[in-house]
Amino acid sequence: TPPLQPFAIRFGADNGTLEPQGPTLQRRMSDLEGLFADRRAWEQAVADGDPVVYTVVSSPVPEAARELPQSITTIFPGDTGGEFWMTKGHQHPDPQGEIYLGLEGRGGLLLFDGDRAEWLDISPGVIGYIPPGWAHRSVNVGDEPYRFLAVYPGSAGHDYGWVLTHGMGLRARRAETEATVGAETEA
Ligand code: PAN
Ligand code: ZN
Repeated sequence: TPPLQPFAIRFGADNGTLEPQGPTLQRRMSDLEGLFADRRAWEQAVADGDPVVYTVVSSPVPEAARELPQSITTIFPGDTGGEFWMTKGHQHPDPQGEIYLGLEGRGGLLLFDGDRAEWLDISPGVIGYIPPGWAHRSVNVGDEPYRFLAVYPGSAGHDYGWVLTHGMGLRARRAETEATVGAETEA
């Protein structure tokens, strides 16, 4: 397909919509198998209505070489076995950088290069930089939806198996006494 022509994308700041809009997806609890530390709590949540954990709305820019696609992710508030709701997380098979811009709510960006893990607090107005080669997962640590814009190279690809094999190095848990960030080393 030939490169796109210049165009503007209208962003709905209050609801995270994009116009024009490309593909959208919903990830339910059942799509997050093997990711929460507490498997029983995950099974229970799937049995208890299999809630939508997050949605991803994309612009019409395709995931193609030299293009620069964008998407808005909304993670709903909640925890499973005390672990905050989060995205699956992935590596880019063709390691390239990516940026996230916080739009609404309170979240975090968990980064893992297979050796070192890092945690970045993301809130509206904060840009998180994901260097090439770092797997990344987003976490909602607040009581409202957490929403961010992602901008990434169209040829980067998405590898979800890597996180199932390697983990993410850290987990973000709800503290026992209050709903604050509790990023801990993986058991
Ligand atoms: C983001 C993510 C999005 C959903 O657009 O794809 O937040 O997370 P998962 O892909 O891990 O389910 C991004 O990092 N794109 O490269
Ligand atoms: Zn990514």
